[in-house]
Amino acid sequence: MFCDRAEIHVRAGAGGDGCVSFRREAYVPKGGPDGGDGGRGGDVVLVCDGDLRDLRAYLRKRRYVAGRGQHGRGAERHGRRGEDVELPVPPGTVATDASTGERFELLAPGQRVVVARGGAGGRGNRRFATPTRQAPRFAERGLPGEERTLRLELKLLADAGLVGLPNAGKSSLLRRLTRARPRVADYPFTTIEPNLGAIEDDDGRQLVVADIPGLIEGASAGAGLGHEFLAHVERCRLLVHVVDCAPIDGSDPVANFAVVERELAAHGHGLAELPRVLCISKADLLPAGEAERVAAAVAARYGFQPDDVVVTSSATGRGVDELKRLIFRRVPRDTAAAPEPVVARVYRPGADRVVTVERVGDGRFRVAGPQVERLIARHDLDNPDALEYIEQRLRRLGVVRELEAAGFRPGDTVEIAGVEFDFEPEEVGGES
Ligand SMILES: Nc1nc2c(ncn2[C@@H]2O[C@H](COP(=O)(O)OP(=O)(O)OP(=O)(O)O)[C@@H](O)[C@H]2O)c(=O)[nH]1
Ligand SMILES: [Mg+2]
Repeated sequence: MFCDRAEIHVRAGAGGDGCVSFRREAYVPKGGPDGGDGGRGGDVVLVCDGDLRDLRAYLRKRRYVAGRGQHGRGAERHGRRGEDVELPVPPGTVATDASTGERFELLAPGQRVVVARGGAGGRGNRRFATPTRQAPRFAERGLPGEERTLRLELKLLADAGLVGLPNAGKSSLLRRLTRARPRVADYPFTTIEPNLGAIEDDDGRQLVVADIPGLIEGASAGAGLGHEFLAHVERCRLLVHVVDCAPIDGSDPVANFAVVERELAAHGHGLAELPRVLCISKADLLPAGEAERVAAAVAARYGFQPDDVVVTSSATGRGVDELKRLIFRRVPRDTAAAPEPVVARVYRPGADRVVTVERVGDGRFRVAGPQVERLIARHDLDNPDALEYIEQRLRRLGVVRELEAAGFRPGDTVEIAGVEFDFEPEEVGGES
């Protein structure tokens, strides 16, 4: 089974904790702080693997957790970094964060995208030693790793897509054009997953042609798996609209053409604007000259240039080389698969430092912002030395100043990241 979507949950590793330790040496009664830092947590990384074709691996296993960073130890030994988890995905995979909508796109084999960043390790007590605090009895805790649910989706990366009603002869053409061997049968919906084949011209330029499952009336509203089939066409750079000139049900080829075009347009996503060429198939089924008549009728009605129309027969091979040349001529030259740009991660310098101070009640204030929240997460609030350090930092970050501007008076309560602090009058003023 071809699997083009999956949902997984990824969690990066937590950072290791910093260590509180003091040097112990014979005859040295009071050694200095020597606690090492915790290691960073491992990342979860999507890796584009050119040998993969679908996402079936992610149907079996859905949860991935990277390794946690090792804790720091005494004698300035730092913790090891946590193990990364690498998830191989086929080219054309788009990963979307299920809650934020953030998108990551993997197109070129070897491309790597970190989708969940490991938490920073905590600093050991050695790093908190200052001339006025020579024996810090606290260290930082490691931060948790990022965590998210990702929807993985495989968008077909084909240069040209063969589209048309079921049974129009698309798979037969792909067999004729390329070495691909899709199933061909005399009933509609033989193809239920797209097939790919490569064509090559005399200069060695290669293009990928996809045989898309048949589209029926209502496909854009979901009929006959229409949504899925249409999604496959989104990345194509040229559509080859295949029209059976002698439909077995006696329907009119011109009307059939219109049915498929209506569905392409209704699907949106730029399908209506894609360049297209017209391919009239199964010419061998009609008396000589009749297929050309059908081609002329569709072309005239829908404004195709004569150069963009070809009459083919997969039974006799007629017109197949011509179709191949036409595809090479009409697929735009630039080799990049023309993906829409994806913003993986917007980094705004300074955004991290924003602190907001809000009065939430009588004598109550709430302080928020990534940097102050991290500060709280990093420390053990039952440790008086750590608390003292936090208060110092808050003053440095300008939080106390902001509080005063918002009407803070000594004795008021301050809440940061769900934790309440009582600032004492003397602590608001000077350094300790
Ligand atoms: N005589 C003749 N029959 C053809 C030709 N091309 C395809 N057929 C027949 O038409 C039927 C459908 O062909 P397919 O290639 O499977 O058509 P399809 O468009 O891929 O159909 P779906 O996968 O169902 O959408 C098969 O019985 C083929 O043998 C042709 O050029 N001449
Ligand atoms: Mg088919």
